[in-house]
Amino acid sequence: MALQAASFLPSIFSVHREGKSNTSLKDTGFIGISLSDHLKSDFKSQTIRTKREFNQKKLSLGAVRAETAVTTPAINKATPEGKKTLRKGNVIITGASSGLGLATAKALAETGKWDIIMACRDFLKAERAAKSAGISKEHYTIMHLDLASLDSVRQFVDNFRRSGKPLDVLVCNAAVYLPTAKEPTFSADGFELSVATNHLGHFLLSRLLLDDLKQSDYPSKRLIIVGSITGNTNTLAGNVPPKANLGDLRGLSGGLAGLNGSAMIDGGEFDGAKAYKDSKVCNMLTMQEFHRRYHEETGIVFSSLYPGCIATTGLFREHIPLFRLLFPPFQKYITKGYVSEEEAGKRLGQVVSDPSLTKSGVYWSWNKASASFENQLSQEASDRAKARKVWEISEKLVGDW
Ligand code: LMG
Ligand code: NDP
Ligand code: PMR
Repeated sequence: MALQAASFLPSIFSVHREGKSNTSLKDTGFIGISLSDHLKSDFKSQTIRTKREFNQKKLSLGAVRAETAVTTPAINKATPEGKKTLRKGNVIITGASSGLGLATAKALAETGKWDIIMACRDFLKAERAAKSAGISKEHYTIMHLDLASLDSVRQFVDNFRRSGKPLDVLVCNAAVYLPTAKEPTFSADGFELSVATNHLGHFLLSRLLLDDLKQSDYPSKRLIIVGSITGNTNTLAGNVPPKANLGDLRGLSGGLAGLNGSAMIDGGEFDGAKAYKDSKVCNMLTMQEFHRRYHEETGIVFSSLYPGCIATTGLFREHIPLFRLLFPPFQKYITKGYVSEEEAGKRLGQVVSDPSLTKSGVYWSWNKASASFENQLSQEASDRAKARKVWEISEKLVGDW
């Protein structure tokens, strides 16, 4: 079901530039959420915040509080025309040093309405990538994040809080794909590397930053976790072997440790391509579990997406050279599933800020005319009981927050 023609990025947000506003909050009902609803949900989330969260905040945010208190409010009423304007949004994008993440950073930077925090494991690479993509310095900051280390995730969150910036949107985009590996490799914490990076690192990051999203006064707060078609067995692409299958999660429960158990979520033999597809199923299940647990309470919009087959990105760097040579023409001319990095970046940019993509719990895809629609997930990728189990086991693996 096509929802809309893909009008890229919010026309409503045009209020920001040079303070020349011709759109008021009252006129627009802001990004599909009325201000009063927004305030209500914020109030609700304040009052039912648990004691544990409160105490933890006191500890970790003590030094930051004073700074955050002086940041520009999301809605500034003091323009010369007396109109209400929206401050720039702050968005964290993981893995913004390449491919989809970089293209999304570029697309958002070009609107002039976003401060982009590029959360990357290789600072120099990220700096060069931003430069060569032509993203101007005023639009981005690079912060170190290695998702394959839970310590690094916690450190990143501390550093981000110290910056005093509010958090309005979090994009969990980074991933690794190890299709030719014969043996598993492991993260700093001893988990199989693809599930550790793509799922567990993002799970901890999202869970920690949920509090920051809750505190933001931005009218449309979003948490996006990038999914994929190849994790969905209700599609042709999802039926190319090896297929995603989380089984009864026995390997995940065992800590994906390899030595005494299995490195695979389902407890089976290691297969790098399957581990990647399984990790994408976890990404899509996590988004839905977030939605069920927190959307009503917080008003945060939780989304996932399949941006199209971006056959030219660094994701395939570990694949054999023949694959890398043939895959782009195969996707362009045979499956016709190919999209450029630029187009994919615009699509994810829409999920970050388009006023029409505010329905929570949705897995977005785009049709041939590049119009977004709510896609169907496979049976496994929409299994509520499995989502809850994945959440609970992941919670145990990443430790308390
Ligand atoms: C696994 O193999 C590896 O085992 C694993 O280690 C990991 O690397 C993983 O996903 C990564 O791949 C997958 C392997 C098995 O697929 C391939 O290697 C693809 C080669 C297929 C060769 C087909 C020849 C077609 C020639 C076309 C022209 C040039 C372009 C070639 C580009 C190749 C890059 C993809 O795959 C299979 O088992 C193949 C069978 C797939 C079954 C899929 C189920 C749906 C069946 C639908 C059939 C419809 C056909 C459409 C036609 C498309 C191809 C022409
Ligand atoms: P790329 O390899 O180009 O980008 C992946 C990014 O993740 C890179 O910036 C990489 O950093 C970063 N990254 C990898 N490991 C870590 C880590 N441990 N800590 C922090 N960052 C890390 O791939 P894509 O742009 O294609 O992939 C982006 C997303 O899109 C992924 O979630 C992928 O699953 C999804 N996707 C991709 C599709 C495609 O066809 N390409 C299709 C569907 C979904 P570095 O630059 O340092 O290597
Ligand atoms: Mg797939 C409509 C058909 C379609 C689409 C949209 C994709 C996307 N692929 C399709 C079909 C096929 N692929 C067919 C028929 C084959 C067998 C020839 C095929 C094979 C194939 C391989 C070997 N495809 C692949 C691989 C990979 O290694 C990629 C992968 O699975 O990464 C996990 C991949 C992909 N195909 C896609 C997409 C989007 C990918 C890669 C990335 C991802 O899901 O994130």
